Amino acid sequence: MDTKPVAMIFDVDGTLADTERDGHRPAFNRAFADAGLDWNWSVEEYGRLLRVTGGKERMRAYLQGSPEKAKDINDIDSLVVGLHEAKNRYYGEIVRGGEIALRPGVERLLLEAREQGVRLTIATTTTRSNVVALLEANLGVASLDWFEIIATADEVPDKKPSPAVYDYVLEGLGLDAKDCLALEDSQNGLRSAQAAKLPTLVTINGYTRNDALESAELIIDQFGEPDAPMQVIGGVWADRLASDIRCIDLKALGQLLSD
Ligand code: XBP
Ligand code: MG
Repeated sequence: MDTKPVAMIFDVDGTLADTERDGHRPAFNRAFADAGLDWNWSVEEYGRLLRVTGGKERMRAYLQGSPEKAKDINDIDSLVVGLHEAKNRYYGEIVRGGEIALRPGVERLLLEAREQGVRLTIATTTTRSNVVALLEANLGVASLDWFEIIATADEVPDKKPSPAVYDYVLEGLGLDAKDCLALEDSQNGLRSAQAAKLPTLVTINGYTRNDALESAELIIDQFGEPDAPMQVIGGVWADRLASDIRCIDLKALGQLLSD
C-alpha cells in the first residue's frame, strides 16, 4: 500500500536551490577581496572544497592545503570568523537580489505537502540567516512558518556527515526515522541522513553528480515538473516507482515508501 511520509526533512544547499556555485562561492570571493587576500575560489576548486561541510571549516581546510597562504596569518580563528560573517552578508545580498532561484519542483512539492498535512522540516549545516534569506526571497516571509523545525548550524554545530542535525529534527518531531523522508543532494548529506536511519532521496546537481550515492533509496536529477520530467538515476528502491511517474510528488513518494 502507498504511504506518504509523515514528515519530510529538507536539506538546503544544493537541494532547495543551487546555492553553492553562484551564491556562497562568489560571496566567499568578495569577502576575501575585501580583506585584501589574494584567495579566489574558481568554480572547479570550490567543487573540491565542498568535500568539507561548513563555511568556516572549508576555509580552514583550504589554509591547511595551502600553507603558503597561512604562513603570514597571526590569528587564523578570528580571520575565519570575520571572513565567514562577511561572506554570509554578501550571500544574503545575492539571494535577496533574486539571483538564486529554487530548483525545479521544490515549490510545487512544498505546497502539495502542506496541503496534504505532511510535516515539513529543514536540516542543514548552513547558517540560519542564509536559510531565512533563501526562503524569504523565493517564497515570502510567511514561508518560514511552513517549517515546524528549521535546524541549522546555529542550533547544531556538529556538521554533516554527522547525523546530529537529523537526530535533532527527529527528536523535535517525536517520530521514528522510518516514517520520515530526508531529501538531500550530496554524499555528506546522504551519510548524515542514513546515519540517522532515514530513508533518503538524493537530487543531484553539478557539484554532486559524481558523489558515491548508490546507497540512497532514490537518486534523481531534479524533483521535476509534470511538463519537465525528472530522470531517475538509481537508488535501492528505484524500481518501486511506476513507469508513468514524471516528477516527485506525494504519489511518487507513496510508491517509494511502500513495502
Ligand atoms: C552546505 C554547507 C554549508 C554551505 C555554506 O550545507 O556545507 O557550509 O556551503 O554555508 P547543506 P555556511 O547542504 O547541509 O545545506 O558558510 O553558513 O556554512
Ligand atoms: Mg546539501
